[in-house]
Amino acid sequence: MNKPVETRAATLNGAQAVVEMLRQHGVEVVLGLCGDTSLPLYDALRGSPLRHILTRDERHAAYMADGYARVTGKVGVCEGPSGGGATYILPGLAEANESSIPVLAINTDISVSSRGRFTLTELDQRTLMQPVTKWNAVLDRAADIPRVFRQAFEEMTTGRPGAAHIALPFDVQNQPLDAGDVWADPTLGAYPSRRVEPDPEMVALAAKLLRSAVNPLFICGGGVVISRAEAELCELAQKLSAPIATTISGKGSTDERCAHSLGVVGSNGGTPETRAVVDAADVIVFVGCRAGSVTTERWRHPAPDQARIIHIDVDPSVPGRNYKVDVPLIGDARLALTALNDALGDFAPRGDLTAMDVRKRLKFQNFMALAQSNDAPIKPERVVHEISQRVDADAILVADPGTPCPYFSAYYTVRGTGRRYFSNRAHGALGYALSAAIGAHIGRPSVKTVAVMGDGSFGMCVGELETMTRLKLPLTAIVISNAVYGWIKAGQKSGYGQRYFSVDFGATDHAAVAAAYGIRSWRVTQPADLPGILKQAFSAGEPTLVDIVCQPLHEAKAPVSEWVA
Ligand SMILES: Cc1ncc(C[n+]2csc(CCOP(=O)(O)OP(=O)(O)O)c2C)c(N)n1
Repeated sequence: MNKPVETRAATLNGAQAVVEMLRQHGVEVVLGLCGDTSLPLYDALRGSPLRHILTRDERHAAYMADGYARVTGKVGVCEGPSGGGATYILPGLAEANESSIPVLAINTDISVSSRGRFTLTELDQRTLMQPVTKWNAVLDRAADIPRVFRQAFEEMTTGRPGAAHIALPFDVQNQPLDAGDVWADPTLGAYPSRRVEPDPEMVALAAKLLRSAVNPLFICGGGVVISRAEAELCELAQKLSAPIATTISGKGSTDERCAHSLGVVGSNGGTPETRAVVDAADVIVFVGCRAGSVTTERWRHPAPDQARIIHIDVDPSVPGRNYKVDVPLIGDARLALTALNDALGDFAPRGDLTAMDVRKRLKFQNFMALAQSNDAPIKPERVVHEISQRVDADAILVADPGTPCPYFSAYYTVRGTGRRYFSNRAHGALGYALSAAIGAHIGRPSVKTVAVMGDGSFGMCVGELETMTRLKLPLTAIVISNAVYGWIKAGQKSGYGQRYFSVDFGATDHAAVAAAYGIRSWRVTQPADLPGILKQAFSAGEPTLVDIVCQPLHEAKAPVSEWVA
């Protein structure tokens, strides 16, 4: 009599096992959109302690998971159905993976037993997701669920973090499996989950090189924030009296009010003043930074043989890819910087911050001259300045490509360390910021979160205004409204003799659109109105949107080196 009852108690179906594997890895939130092939999964989620957030597009579910992961240090999880649900979720995985952010996407799929029969929504998810993830799998039977999920979490949070994808067929969700097999290591739910130290011999060589430096410089990528290595970086920069430059993703590596902080360098958000500091360095330490095209202005700043290079990265394939490296330090950024601090001991620096300080002041003087302008359409500099004045230091600001990214990267001063500002710098797809901000707010609800987008981006994320309203999220969306794909028009201006083609679109009253979604909103055309309206929007405690009619990007003085030249 008792035996069948015991068996039932020790058995889960595949969908329940998936939910349990997520829970045991510390997952609390799953973002996604329903579909026919997901019915068993939804039934399992319904009775589970996981919070499910319904989104209006799988692309945005993935961006939300990405924003959540960036601010929590935990894996972000999204889900969608087969076919279109998989093709729509893909862009968010591509961004997260290249940005070293652990996002797990689960797409349900047609049954294993229906494969190859012209079944509606059949798609080769394995091949589709392989190039845009660090690791992916297609399940064929429920018994593999525990092992596959354990491997996904391990892959996402060890080494260079990245995205993972699992295809979960309909019939697999309904198959039974032994509950005793469903176990997880919860430490794999946060990143970096396994820190590795660099080779001590290489640390000694790097310390020797740093002792000889006259103008050392740190260029920090997102790896410093991911590793939470800000304190160790600050200690080493002080020891060497060295400036700290960052990439856009590296913002938050240091408090940008600190004497060592140079700000963002590179072609997007860098200025002639920040470039001059890069050009003057004789020893450069790249930390958690891939020295890619934007950071280095296509490998021209620093010039190829200008400086001796120490390159700290957890991914052994990164150092030496773009610059001849004198000392590669392969390992976790925090442990590598700790080792360098120890190796340098009490070191009397030769470096001097005076030259950097002069250049930094000049950069902000140039900015402030425009930031005080009362011109209409409103200058982007004025927008950055007014927002900066009105958000708390602990606020999270998410910037889309177009006007927001270069302007906020260059001139928005991050007060404090850690992830307080980010943009989707791997692919720069329009329409990321609103959803990433929603995810960030879900992950860190105690602080103000602001999404800044162009009107091109608005068109690619507008549906998620409903998510923002439904969840009553006290976010503020800012739209830089200029009725043009301004970034591209600026490229046509600087590189194609102002032969403008197919870049202008009609003006939209974004405040009216937001109001139709039930969002409190304002349209601002005069600079003098900005302070009062921003204050109301930021303190409203409900979803708000401010549509700011701005100077088009191709007419502005954007901190984008190709256009400045
Ligand atoms: C999905 C996607 N398609 C195309 C692009 C190419 N692109 C980069 S910036 C840009 C224009 C951005 O326009 P908008 O959002 O209106 O901002 P603005 O540049 O006018 O400030 C475009 C089309 C992109 N980044 N992402």
